[in-house]
Amino acid sequence: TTEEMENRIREIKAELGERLFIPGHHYQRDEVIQFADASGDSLQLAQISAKNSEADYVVFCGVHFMAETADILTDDRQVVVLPDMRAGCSMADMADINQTEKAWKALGSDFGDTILPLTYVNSTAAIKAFCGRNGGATVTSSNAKKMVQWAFTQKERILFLPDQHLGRNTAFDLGIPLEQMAVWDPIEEKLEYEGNIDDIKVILWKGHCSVHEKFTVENIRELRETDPEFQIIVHPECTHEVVQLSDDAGSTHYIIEKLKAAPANSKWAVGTEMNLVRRLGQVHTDKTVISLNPNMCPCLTMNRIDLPHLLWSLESIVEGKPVNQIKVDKDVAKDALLALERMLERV
Ligand code: CIZ
Ligand code: SF4
Repeated sequence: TTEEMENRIREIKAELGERLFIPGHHYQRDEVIQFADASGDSLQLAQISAKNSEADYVVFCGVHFMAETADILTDDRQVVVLPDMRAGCSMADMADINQTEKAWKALGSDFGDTILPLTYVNSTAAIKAFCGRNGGATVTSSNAKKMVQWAFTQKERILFLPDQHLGRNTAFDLGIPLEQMAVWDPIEEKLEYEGNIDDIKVILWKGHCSVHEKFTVENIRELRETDPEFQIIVHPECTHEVVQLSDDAGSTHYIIEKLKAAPANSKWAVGTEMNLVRRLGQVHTDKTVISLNPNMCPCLTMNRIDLPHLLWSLESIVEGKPVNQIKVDKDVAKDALLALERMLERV
């Protein structure tokens, strides 16, 4: 039963003490997040894991790329476990390293050595390593602006992987017009743009988050009509149109802080993953918090981490045979670390 599983998890946590650290992403289920030693966004969690040097085992309740980042930032000795290997990220999977190398070559023939690659942390370790090798860096949704500004001190152009929306929204905020942005389609192996190729400053990888793309202009119109008192706040992984029509946009951390500071009785429609939106509603009983999309929007892969998988992975640690260890190849980790460090030293 649920109660038995919960009791057993408590027992194991007590038994392993400081040797076990369980980071839980904001988008995780309630049943999992209740056992998290820390909650946060993907990078914060990886950094906290690295600081917990007493922890021999980091059981990462999030998705695969987050566990990879945790492995890269933690000591060699520390074992990072992902409770369900099927917890991937469709966005991260939209940029594989072969496609990226091909794109780099093709773009090089158009633009020469004028491009700096940046990748959202929501990407595989191999893509982070690609950026590291080519002078580039990682970004998060909290520091994307700062990092794009930095990139333009290095090169004339950027290639932004793998989320076109975060890239477009960030560049637009910095005053770069849409006409100076192109989209690289990795399936067609083709650059999509209007106007003059020499004017292109930003090349967006044609990837997206299947959760955040579900918040639509139509959702906003409907809500504004039915109840104009709602303030609309969305994550920058939403499309450019949605971000422009919303009242505000920001990272998960930004959204959480914004709602914390909001006055009692205020009404909020939030465009991000439903587990977080639901929890915000539960925490702020004096405010109305709903999902911008009435159908809610779950991240299916985040939700793969559930009580049975968490318990199963913890039992494997107790038995001394940890399952689902996430171990990034040494050379890949070295280059990926370069990209992460270029970000961390600037933000
Ligand atoms: O959409 C995600 O997966 C986010 C917001 C990840 C993160 O924490 O950066
Ligand atoms: Fe990936 Fe989107 Fe899920 Fe985040 S919410 S893990 S970006 S699919």
